[in-house]
Amino acid sequence: MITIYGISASRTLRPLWMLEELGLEYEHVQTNFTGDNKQPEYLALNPNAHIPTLVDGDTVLWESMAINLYLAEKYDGGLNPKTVEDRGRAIQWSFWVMLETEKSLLEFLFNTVILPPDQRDAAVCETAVLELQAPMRVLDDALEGREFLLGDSFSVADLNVAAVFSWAVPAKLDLSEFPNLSRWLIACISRPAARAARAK
Ligand SMILES: N[C@@H](CCC(=O)N[C@@H](CS)C(=O)NCC(=O)O)C(=O)O
Repeated sequence: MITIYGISASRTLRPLWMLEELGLEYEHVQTNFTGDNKQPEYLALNPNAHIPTLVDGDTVLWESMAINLYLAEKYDGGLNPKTVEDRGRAIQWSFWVMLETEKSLLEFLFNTVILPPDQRDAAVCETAVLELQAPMRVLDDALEGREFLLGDSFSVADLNVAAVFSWAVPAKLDLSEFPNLSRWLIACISRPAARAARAK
């Protein structure tokens, strides 16, 4: 039995998207990050008090990227790369998106869409956009001449990176200089499983 804790309007979208891609049966416990995450029963699963958390039988996992890499490998529905080299690349891209882009993308999202207008800081947005230029060039170049990050087929690498970059869409981050990235991002987030996850 698989249970995922968290709400789709959070980083829980990432494992929800993966679970939908894999067509697995799972229970979705709508744990919010404004109180539910601090309850003792939840802290027993995730002492960080963060969502998401996955429970798969006796296995408890947190960290959205780790959850997705685990699910892709355990329930291979075609999203787990076939070679050890490509699995290495999927791990590389998952670390990369978290360490090189997530903070700036989130700051941009908060200061364009999430915070009330009078609390938004244009300087934070400006810095975030500057910080994102180099990693967006890296991603755009990596997608030159290939449909997805590891080649012709969508994999856990695409899901993990696109799930983080999906914040660029509501935030209206200017991607016009990055046509490969734009084309790839739209293709990833338009997948039926991504839509189903967002609707959860
Ligand atoms: N690196 C973690 C971050 C998890 C995280 O920070 N989740 C947020 C919601 S998107 C949360 O639970 N925040 C509640 C809090 O920090 O109190 C992951 O990717 O799973």
